[in-house]
Amino acid sequence: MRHLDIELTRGDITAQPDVDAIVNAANAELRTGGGVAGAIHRAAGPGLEEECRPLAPIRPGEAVITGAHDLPNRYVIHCLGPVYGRDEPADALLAGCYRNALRLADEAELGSVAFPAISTGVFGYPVEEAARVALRTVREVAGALQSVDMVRFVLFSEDDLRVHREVLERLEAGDEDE
Ligand code: AR6
Repeated sequence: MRHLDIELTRGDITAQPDVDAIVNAANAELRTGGGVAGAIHRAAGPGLEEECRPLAPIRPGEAVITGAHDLPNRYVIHCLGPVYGRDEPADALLAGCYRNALRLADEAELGSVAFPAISTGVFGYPVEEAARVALRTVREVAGALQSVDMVRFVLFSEDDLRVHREVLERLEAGDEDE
Protein backbone atom coordinates (compact mmCIF):
# COMPACT_ATOMS: atom_id res chain seq x y z
CA MET A 1 0.00 0.00 0.00
CA ARG A 2 1.21 3.52 -0.78
CA HIS A 3 2.41 5.50 2.15
CA LEU A 4 0.41 8.46 3.38
CA ASP A 5 2.09 10.81 5.82
CA ILE A 6 -0.17 12.14 8.55
CA GLU A 7 1.21 15.27 10.22
CA LEU A 8 -0.23 16.90 13.32
CA THR A 9 0.65 20.49 14.08
CA ARG A 10 -0.58 23.40 16.13
CA GLY A 11 -1.32 26.49 14.07
CA ASP A 12 -3.56 28.48 11.79
CA ILE A 13 -5.12 26.79 8.75
CA THR A 14 -4.58 29.97 6.68
CA ALA A 15 -0.82 29.85 7.28
CA GLN A 16 0.07 26.54 5.56
CA PRO A 17 1.73 27.76 2.36
CA ASP A 18 3.41 24.42 1.61
CA VAL A 19 0.17 22.45 1.09
CA ASP A 20 -1.79 22.31 -2.15
CA ALA A 21 -5.22 22.60 -0.55
CA ILE A 22 -6.60 23.71 2.79
CA VAL A 23 -9.97 22.53 4.04
CA ASN A 24 -12.63 24.91 5.28
CA ALA A 25 -14.99 23.99 8.13
CA ALA A 26 -17.74 25.68 6.19
CA ASN A 27 -21.40 26.59 6.68
CA ALA A 28 -24.09 25.30 4.31
CA GLU A 29 -24.20 28.59 2.42
CA LEU A 30 -20.41 28.64 1.91
CA ARG A 31 -20.34 32.17 3.29
CA THR A 32 -17.82 33.69 5.63
CA GLY A 33 -18.55 33.08 9.31
CA GLY A 34 -16.69 32.61 12.56
CA GLY A 35 -13.76 30.29 13.30
CA VAL A 36 -12.06 28.62 10.36
CA ALA A 37 -14.55 29.89 7.77
CA GLY A 38 -14.05 33.48 8.88
CA ALA A 39 -10.26 33.16 8.85
CA ILE A 40 -10.23 31.52 5.41
CA HIS A 41 -12.58 34.02 3.78
CA ARG A 42 -10.72 36.97 5.32
CA ALA A 43 -7.40 35.70 4.03
CA ALA A 44 -8.75 34.66 0.62
CA GLY A 45 -10.59 37.92 -0.09
CA PRO A 46 -14.09 38.50 -1.51
CA GLY A 47 -13.47 36.48 -4.67
CA LEU A 48 -13.82 33.29 -2.65
CA GLU A 49 -17.43 33.99 -1.58
CA GLU A 50 -18.23 34.90 -5.16
CA GLU A 51 -16.85 31.63 -6.48
CA CYS A 52 -18.70 29.73 -3.71
CA ARG A 53 -22.14 31.24 -4.37
CA PRO A 54 -23.24 28.94 -7.24
CA LEU A 55 -21.96 25.87 -5.37
CA ALA A 56 -24.15 26.44 -2.26
CA PRO A 57 -25.96 25.11 -0.37
CA ILE A 58 -24.16 21.91 0.59
CA ARG A 59 -25.34 19.24 3.05
CA PRO A 60 -23.55 17.77 6.06
CA GLY A 61 -20.81 15.41 4.93
CA GLU A 62 -20.45 17.02 1.51
CA ALA A 63 -17.40 18.82 0.11
CA VAL A 64 -16.78 21.19 -2.81
CA ILE A 65 -13.53 22.56 -4.22
CA THR A 66 -12.68 26.12 -5.28
CA GLY A 67 -9.64 28.22 -6.02
CA ALA A 68 -7.72 29.74 -3.13
CA HIS A 69 -7.74 33.39 -4.30
CA ASP A 70 -5.37 35.40 -2.05
CA LEU A 71 -4.42 32.40 0.09
CA PRO A 72 -0.97 30.89 -0.56
CA ASN A 73 -2.48 27.51 -1.58
CA ARG A 74 -3.84 26.25 -4.90
CA TYR A 75 -7.31 25.22 -3.70
CA VAL A 76 -9.77 25.41 -0.83
CA ILE A 77 -11.98 22.39 -0.16
CA HIS A 78 -15.14 23.36 1.72
CA CYS A 79 -16.72 20.74 3.98
CA LEU A 80 -19.93 21.03 5.96
CA GLY A 81 -19.50 19.10 9.18
CA PRO A 82 -22.45 17.83 11.24
CA VAL A 83 -23.87 19.96 14.04
CA TYR A 84 -23.33 17.71 17.04
CA GLY A 85 -26.62 16.48 18.52
CA ARG A 86 -28.63 17.52 15.46
CA ASP A 87 -27.22 16.01 12.25
CA GLU A 88 -27.24 12.22 12.52
CA PRO A 89 -25.45 9.89 12.30
CA ALA A 90 -22.78 12.39 13.30
CA ASP A 91 -19.81 10.05 12.94
CA ALA A 92 -20.78 8.94 9.42
CA LEU A 93 -21.39 12.53 8.34
CA LEU A 94 -18.07 13.69 9.77
CA ALA A 95 -16.27 10.77 8.12
CA GLY A 96 -17.97 11.79 4.86
CA CYS A 97 -16.31 15.21 5.08
CA TYR A 98 -12.82 13.71 5.25
CA ARG A 99 -13.57 11.04 2.63
CA ASN A 100 -15.12 13.48 0.16
CA ALA A 101 -12.44 16.14 0.67
CA LEU A 102 -9.68 13.61 0.00
CA ARG A 103 -11.49 12.27 -3.06
CA LEU A 104 -11.73 15.80 -4.51
CA ALA A 105 -8.05 16.45 -3.74
CA ASP A 106 -7.04 13.20 -5.39
CA GLU A 107 -9.19 13.89 -8.46
CA ALA A 108 -7.45 17.27 -8.78
CA GLU A 109 -4.12 15.39 -8.56
CA LEU A 110 -2.99 17.24 -5.45
CA GLY A 111 -0.17 16.01 -3.23
CA SER A 112 -1.02 17.56 0.12
CA VAL A 113 -4.07 18.66 2.08
CA ALA A 114 -4.42 20.43 5.46
CA PHE A 115 -7.54 19.93 7.59
CA PRO A 116 -8.79 21.81 10.63
CA ALA A 117 -10.72 19.83 13.27
CA ILE A 118 -14.06 20.03 11.42
CA SER A 119 -17.21 20.42 13.61
CA THR A 120 -15.27 20.80 16.89
CA GLY A 121 -15.86 24.56 17.28
CA VAL A 122 -19.25 26.19 16.78
CA PHE A 123 -20.78 22.82 15.79
CA GLY A 124 -19.92 21.33 19.20
CA TYR A 125 -18.45 17.91 18.31
CA PRO A 126 -16.34 16.68 21.27
CA VAL A 127 -12.76 16.88 20.12
CA GLU A 128 -11.60 13.38 21.08
CA GLU A 129 -14.57 11.71 19.36
CA ALA A 130 -14.05 13.89 16.30
CA ALA A 131 -10.31 13.14 16.24
CA ARG A 132 -11.04 9.41 16.27
CA VAL A 133 -13.42 9.70 13.31
CA ALA A 134 -11.10 12.03 11.39
CA LEU A 135 -7.88 10.08 11.85
CA ARG A 136 -9.52 6.70 11.35
CA THR A 137 -11.15 7.86 8.12
CA VAL A 138 -7.94 9.33 6.70
CA ARG A 139 -6.10 6.09 7.47
CA GLU A 140 -8.91 4.05 5.87
CA VAL A 141 -8.99 6.12 2.69
CA ALA A 142 -5.19 6.24 2.32
CA GLY A 143 -4.89 3.06 0.29
CA ALA A 144 -7.30 4.33 -2.37
CA LEU A 145 -5.46 7.62 -2.99
CA GLN A 146 -3.37 7.95 -6.15
CA SER A 147 -1.90 11.39 -5.70
CA VAL A 148 -2.36 12.71 -2.15
CA ASP A 149 0.59 11.60 -0.04
CA MET A 150 0.46 14.04 2.87
CA VAL A 151 -2.41 15.04 5.13
CA ARG A 152 -1.83 17.61 7.85
CA PHE A 153 -4.15 18.29 10.76
CA VAL A 154 -3.80 21.90 11.88
CA LEU A 155 -5.02 22.17 15.46
CA PHE A 156 -5.75 25.52 17.00
CA SER A 157 -4.92 24.73 20.63
CA GLU A 158 -2.21 22.79 22.42
CA ASP A 159 -4.94 20.66 24.00
CA ASP A 160 -6.48 19.73 20.66
CA LEU A 161 -3.02 18.84 19.34
CA ARG A 162 -2.35 16.59 22.36
CA VAL A 163 -5.71 14.81 21.94
CA HIS A 164 -5.03 14.17 18.25
CA ARG A 165 -1.51 12.88 19.04
CA GLU A 166 -2.92 10.45 21.60
CA VAL A 167 -5.66 9.21 19.29
CA LEU A 168 -3.22 8.73 16.40
CA GLU A 169 -0.80 6.83 18.62
CA ARG A 170 -3.59 4.52 19.74
CA LEU A 171 -4.72 3.93 16.15
CA GLU A 172 -1.16 3.21 15.03
CA ALA A 173 -0.73 0.78 17.89
CA GLY A 174 -3.95 -0.93 16.83
CA ASP A 175 -5.60 -0.25 20.18
CA GLU A 176 -8.74 1.31 18.75
CA ASP A 177 -10.92 -1.48 17.46
CA GLU A 178 -13.65 0.78 16.17
N1 AR6 B 1 -6.97 27.57 12.03
C1 AR6 B 1 -7.14 26.30 12.51
N2 AR6 B 1 -8.14 25.96 13.34
C2 AR6 B 1 -8.98 26.93 13.73
C3 AR6 B 1 -8.89 28.27 13.28
C4 AR6 B 1 -7.82 28.57 12.39
N3 AR6 B 1 -7.62 29.80 11.90
N4 AR6 B 1 -9.91 28.99 13.83
C5 AR6 B 1 -10.61 28.13 14.60
N5 AR6 B 1 -10.06 26.91 14.56
P1 AR6 B 1 -15.16 26.10 13.66
P2 AR6 B 1 -17.18 24.06 13.00
C6 AR6 B 1 -10.49 25.64 15.20
O1 AR6 B 1 -16.11 26.73 14.62
O2 AR6 B 1 -17.27 23.57 14.40
C7 AR6 B 1 -18.34 28.85 11.37
O3 AR6 B 1 -18.86 30.04 11.86
C8 AR6 B 1 -11.52 25.75 16.30
O4 AR6 B 1 -10.87 26.01 17.53
O5 AR6 B 1 -14.40 26.98 12.73
O6 AR6 B 1 -17.14 23.06 11.89
C9 AR6 B 1 -18.94 28.43 10.05
O7 AR6 B 1 -19.47 29.53 9.37
C10 AR6 B 1 -12.14 24.37 16.27
O8 AR6 B 1 -11.31 23.45 16.97
O9 AR6 B 1 -15.91 25.00 12.72
C11 AR6 B 1 -19.99 27.42 10.42
O10 AR6 B 1 -21.24 28.02 10.64
C12 AR6 B 1 -12.09 23.98 14.80
O11 AR6 B 1 -11.14 24.87 14.21
C13 AR6 B 1 -19.49 26.84 11.71
O12 AR6 B 1 -18.63 27.82 12.28
C14 AR6 B 1 -13.42 24.11 14.06
O13 AR6 B 1 -14.14 25.23 14.54
C15 AR6 B 1 -18.69 25.57 11.53
O14 AR6 B 1 -18.41 25.03 12.79
